[in-house]
Amino acid sequence: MSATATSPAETKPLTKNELLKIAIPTLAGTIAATLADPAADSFSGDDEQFLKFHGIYQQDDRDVRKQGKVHIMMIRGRIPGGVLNARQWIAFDDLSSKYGNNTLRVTTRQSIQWHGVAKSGLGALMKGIHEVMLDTLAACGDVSRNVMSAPTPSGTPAREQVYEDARRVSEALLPKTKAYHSIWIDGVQLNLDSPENKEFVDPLYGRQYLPRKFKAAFIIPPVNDMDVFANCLGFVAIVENGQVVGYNLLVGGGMGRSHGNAATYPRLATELGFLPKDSVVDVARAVLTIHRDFGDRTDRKHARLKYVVQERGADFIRAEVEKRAGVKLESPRRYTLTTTNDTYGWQRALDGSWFVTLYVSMGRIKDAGEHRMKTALRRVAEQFPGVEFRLSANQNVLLANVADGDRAALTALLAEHGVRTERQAGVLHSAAIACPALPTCGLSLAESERYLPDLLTRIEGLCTEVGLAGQEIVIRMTGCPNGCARPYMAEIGFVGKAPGRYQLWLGGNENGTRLNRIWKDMVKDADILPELRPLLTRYAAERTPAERFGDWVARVLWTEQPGTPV
Ligand code: SRM
Repeated sequence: MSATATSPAETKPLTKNELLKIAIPTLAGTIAATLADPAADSFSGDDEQFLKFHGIYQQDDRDVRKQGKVHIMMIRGRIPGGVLNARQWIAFDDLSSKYGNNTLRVTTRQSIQWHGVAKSGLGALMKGIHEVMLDTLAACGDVSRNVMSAPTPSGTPAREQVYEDARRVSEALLPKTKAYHSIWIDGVQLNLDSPENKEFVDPLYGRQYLPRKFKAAFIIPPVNDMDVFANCLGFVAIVENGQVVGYNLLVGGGMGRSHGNAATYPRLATELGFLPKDSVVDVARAVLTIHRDFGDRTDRKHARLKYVVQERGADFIRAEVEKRAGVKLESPRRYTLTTTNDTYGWQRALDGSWFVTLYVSMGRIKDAGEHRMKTALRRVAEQFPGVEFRLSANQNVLLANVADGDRAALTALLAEHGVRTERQAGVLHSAAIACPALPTCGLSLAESERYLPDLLTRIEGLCTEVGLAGQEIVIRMTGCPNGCARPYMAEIGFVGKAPGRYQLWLGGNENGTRLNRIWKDMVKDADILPELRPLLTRYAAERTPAERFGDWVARVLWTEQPGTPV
């Protein structure tokens, strides 16, 4: 199969996105020309698609859509493993105040997004990111996205080894187009007619890149804080005597589905075997090229790697990985997973330094009333330049490398801005995530980030009433079925169907190894608590000692009412 293979369904036409990539394989489009034109407030539809490969989404402010479209840009960083130094944090903070909506959004894949950027500020923002040695290349688009890696420094020295492997994989899977540098750094429109640009073929991706996005993550058991089973490519570190000896390979996970289209579904990644540490990059390339060569380029709803794995089977994929990577996969090694959550508060790292995990409500870093988290983090970066900022896939921020003597001062500095390091949020809030949804996301059918905090407070009240005060339940919400906050892994998942209306999904588990199932197809805002009340009441009465809500759902409700497994 060649790097430019078209599609398994030869008879169906290629999607429009495929034709665009074939026509301009450098991904330059006419972005630089439009950028330089002060009269243009937005990019063309074709350039919208190319912009994604550069980490940029053209959106419009949906709060004011009725009065006419106001174009705004969302920019997403490429931050492998979610690690930033203090200087980079200050720059990111500046860029959000100067060009964005004065917030920074921690994403569910350990990145940062700037929202609300006008086209006129886009060039300066992109240069500002480059000036602190970071970029947004391939943060979106039909390529390998931000590679995730466990952020917590405690417990094992393996963390740094895994982080290095995540960086190597990220680097190896980067597209090689010159367009990014030429547009955002040099400010030059590539000559699309020159033979060099016209005939450009990426050495890894070919001329058509991937049929769809591709996602990779690394975890260190027993913590599954990256939700590794939701990824196209997962590496589970196998650690012996503090050293990573290799990884169990997971392939073909994903969340995205569409309402009313049963051919689209969330899928847990399949475990294929164990690989030695030194073949991690070769195996990553092999899995990516399997997606490149066998993914469906005729239907973007059927183009993710998960469908290739589901339809061709584990044995086929394993044989392809072994052939392409030149490695024989051994039987998977044993490991245990306990949780997908972060542990909040101060903890000591192995090297004696301290780190603190800070709860960020729905990933939105902002100043709101007394809770001035944005300013607090800025001051930390200014006053403690050795502190490292690490982003979690639960949309939180860890401050790492804090010297013993700085811990009290840093705690005080945060407290001055209303940011606590202990008892930071209610138990349901602490374990919840939500996608941005309205007003920025063009795909959103219902509120999510702006709505979930209040709903969580109401569910916490209900839990107290039925005798479940203090009981953690993983609750996730998205404004549409695409799965950006991984709602299909949650104990309770809310998936937007229409304004103020959500599907209710129940029965995921704490360690992220089980998909939930749909319980109700449409629940109105006002009916959510009445819907949950009898379930939570029964759970409180019937649970076995230490049984979680999701496990009770799977043990009891799924037996009584089997539903449709997805
Ligand atoms: Fe996502 C599209 C936000 C993680 C599945 N996602 C979008 C867009 C860009 C909407 C669009 O295409 O116009 C959203 C922008 C909203 C905004 O205004 O910011 C968006 N996705 C996000 C983020 C910011 C949610 C968050 O709360 O943090 C996450 C950014 C991650 C990053 O830094 O790279 C984000 N998206 C995810 C995840 C979770 C994950 O990867 O672990 C998923 C489910 C896993 C998966 O990919 O299957 C996810 N996003 C999607 C999909 C469905 C893809 C599919 O298979 O069908 C779309 C729609 C699409 O691609 O067409 C989508």
